[in-house]
Amino acid sequence: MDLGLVGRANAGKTALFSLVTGAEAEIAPYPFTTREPQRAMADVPDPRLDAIADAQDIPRRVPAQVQLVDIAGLAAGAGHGEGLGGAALGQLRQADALLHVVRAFANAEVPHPEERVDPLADAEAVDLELAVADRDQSERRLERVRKTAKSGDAAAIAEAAALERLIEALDAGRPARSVDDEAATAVAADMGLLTAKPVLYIANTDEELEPPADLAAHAAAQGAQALALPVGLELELAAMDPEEAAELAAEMELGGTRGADAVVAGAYRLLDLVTFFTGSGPPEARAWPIRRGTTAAAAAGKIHSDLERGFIRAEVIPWDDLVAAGSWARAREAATLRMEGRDYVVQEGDVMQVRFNV
Ligand SMILES: Nc1nc2c(ncn2[C@@H]2O[C@H](COP(=O)(O)OP(=O)(O)OP(=O)(O)O)[C@@H](O)[C@H]2O)c(=O)[nH]1
Ligand SMILES: [Mg+2]
Repeated sequence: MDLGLVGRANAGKTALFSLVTGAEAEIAPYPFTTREPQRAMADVPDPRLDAIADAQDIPRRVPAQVQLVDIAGLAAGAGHGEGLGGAALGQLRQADALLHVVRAFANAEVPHPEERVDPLADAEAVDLELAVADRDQSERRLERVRKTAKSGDAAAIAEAAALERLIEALDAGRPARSVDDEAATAVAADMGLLTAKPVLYIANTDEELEPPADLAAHAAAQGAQALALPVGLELELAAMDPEEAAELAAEMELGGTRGADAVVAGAYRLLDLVTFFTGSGPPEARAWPIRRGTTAAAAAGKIHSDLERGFIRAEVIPWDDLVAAGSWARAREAATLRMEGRDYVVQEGDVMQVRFNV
């Protein structure tokens, strides 16, 4: 899973990037600290993976991972490719979702381009640049496709119509994801349109745990989600001894799912992902993110294409039943293991072993 960071200069994008990935990156109170796009992976914390491995004495644990892409701040003109942020926007076309970091912290030492704190206005300014970038890209493609359409090519005619619908929406100030038609959705995904991607607005607050109401309303109107995270504070906690940090967080009532975990959990919700596990014995237990509704055969294909091609059946057990049984063999004896066919819809927390033949 690839998550692209967008936001204005000094919004705290790199601070969030460091918090989630643990990567060392330059965070500084002047705009355009980040110049070149940077990427880093983060493990998805999941206590169920350790429970599965501990129960069966499995030494190696491989958590699911997400990749974050941090780019320069987006200023006016970025949509047309201007500035460092504009030049970097193309790097986000492959992203599965966007994390839109919006400044909601005061701190006078960190200059704001307009010397104010206005999360909604900042979010709208960045959304506008994303829409402009999508519009430019759609226009360029429409020009090309129209030439092919002239010869009567049916696919090109359909694509031109889809592009026109996308451009119409963007011109009306609506994101590409709002265009509710299959052909347009497919074209938008193929082009990697930024406003077609799911987006999570992250209000970077001083201490508040709720996003500002107007930003939350904006997110909802955009078909997006919003959460609040005091990124600066969370970075300080992340640098402390974990026990002390947990105590302080409890005292400050920062909530159960915090910091990097809150971001990853938000991204899972956003993409409607569930996790299944492999690990029916040593040497390795592993967590795999898949879209909700994925079948056993398709999930097997995530592990290896041979497993999907030669899929015979899957042995499946809920993770907690496996932990209770203590081993795959005992789970089989206790008949808590089930045999499932290729069309079985994999459930959150399933542990799966695929029988295949190629
Ligand atoms: N008080 C406070 N300061 C923060 C917070 N998050 C980030 N900062 C500070 O804001 C400044 C900018 O943070 P960065 O993470 O570099 O911002 P950025 O969005 O990556 O900025 P560019 O790379 O310049 O676009 C730094 O001095 C941070 O320490 C926060 O939650 N609270
Ligand atoms: Mg930065």
